[in-house]
Amino acid sequence: MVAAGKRAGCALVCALALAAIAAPAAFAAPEGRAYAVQSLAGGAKRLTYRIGPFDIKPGQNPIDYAPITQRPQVDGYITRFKPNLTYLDGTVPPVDVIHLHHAVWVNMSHRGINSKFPAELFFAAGEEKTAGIIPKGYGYPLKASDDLLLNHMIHNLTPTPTQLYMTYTIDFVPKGSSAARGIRPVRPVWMDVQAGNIYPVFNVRKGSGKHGRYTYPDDARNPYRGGEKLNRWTVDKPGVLIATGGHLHPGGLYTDLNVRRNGKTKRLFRSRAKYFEPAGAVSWDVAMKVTRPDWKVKVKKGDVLSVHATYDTSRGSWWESMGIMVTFMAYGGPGVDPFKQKVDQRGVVTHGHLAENDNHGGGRTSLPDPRTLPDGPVNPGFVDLYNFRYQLGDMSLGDPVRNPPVITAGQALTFRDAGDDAKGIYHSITSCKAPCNRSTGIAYPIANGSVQFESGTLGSKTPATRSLSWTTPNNLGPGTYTYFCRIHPFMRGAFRVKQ
Ligand SMILES: [Cu+2]
Repeated sequence: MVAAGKRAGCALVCALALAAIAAPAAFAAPEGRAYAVQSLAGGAKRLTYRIGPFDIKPGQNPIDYAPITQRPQVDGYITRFKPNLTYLDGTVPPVDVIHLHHAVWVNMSHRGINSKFPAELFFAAGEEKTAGIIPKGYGYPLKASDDLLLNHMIHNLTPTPTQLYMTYTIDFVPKGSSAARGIRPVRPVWMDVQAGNIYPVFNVRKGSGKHGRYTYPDDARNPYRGGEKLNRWTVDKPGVLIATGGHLHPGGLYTDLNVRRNGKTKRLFRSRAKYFEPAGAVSWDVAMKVTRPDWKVKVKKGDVLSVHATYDTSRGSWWESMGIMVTFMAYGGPGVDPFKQKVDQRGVVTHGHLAENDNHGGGRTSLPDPRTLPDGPVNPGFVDLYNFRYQLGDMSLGDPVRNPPVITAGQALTFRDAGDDAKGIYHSITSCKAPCNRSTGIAYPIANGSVQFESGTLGSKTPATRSLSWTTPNNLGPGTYTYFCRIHPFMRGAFRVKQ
């Protein structure tokens, strides 16, 4: 009996001892392996996490996924979210070297309220790096047991490999802390003009739309091919929208979130792009205006929300553009009826000019003006793409291979991938205004050719077109045509058309 008692005692003591070892880890660090921790009022914390490191291949632009294990280890609420991308030493890569096309934080343990995916997209980052700020009194509920996934697309604009972290800084309110008292949970309403597509893009052509502006899907011809209007969502139960902000690409001017009720439409918010870029709406040197904390709008079951994206078309074409408005919705709480009361339309930016956007490009280089070069080979049939070069007519090649190949009337030139695709490197042939030979930066070159042509992204996997070749249009008049690669904008070339 004594022995048994001793054993039982030991079992209890050992269990307590183990608990004592385990407990401090569990309770002392609810933030898990946060890279930086700052205490905020009421038990809330500002936590920075690093996901990765990711191996960034030469010239890459794939869509990829990674589990998010760097995250809070207890239940609570996220009230603020700030994304970034860093080298291993913590510095931020210049945007003309590494381009954060997108990163989306996905909660696999929920189905989003308007999601076409079996998951909830809850925060995202593009190169505009808008901070997600949820007004006081609200929060995105995150459980320790929720499975989180990062969907990311990081472009390497150069042939140089590197390693990067995706980072995110959140204000996190642990459940049970005094700051959590009275917090209303919010859910994201992910409004996207191409909702449900894994690569939700559309093309904006130079000169399209009205008065130099093109709104998608409104100005597009049959954008959804007669099917479901992907930019809309019918509210399924009454709620209150408490925050929204837009995501656009360069060239983008604003996104609109509208509501339709009983045949009437009201604009709920216009998220405007504020460009710091000296050349205007042509680069990622931009911040998006988001709603102010007092913006709260009641919606009813049956209301139809819609998102619309407007681009400038006076300067260039914007291939593979996006239009998204991440909106947060609560069930209950104050808000105005948008059909009876005024909705606060004033927006606020969440950051100023970022240092990673300092190289604007457009300076002098030693590249030739292809218009002044002698003719290259006549009707060669093909231009091969490999090793980040157009193998005929590439401005960076020496004489005479850099001379523009010539197409005579009735002939065509076919650009074809000759090995880069197998390495996961995709290219485009995108017209830009001659001479197209200035220095590469975030605002140069752009797709501003006087004649617009575009190959799409040549490559075998999404986000590429699944085509490995592209043939020049058959309606080009005589002249020298300059072009660049949208994925690796240092790649420049030219061809010539003769009668
Ligand atoms: Cu390329």
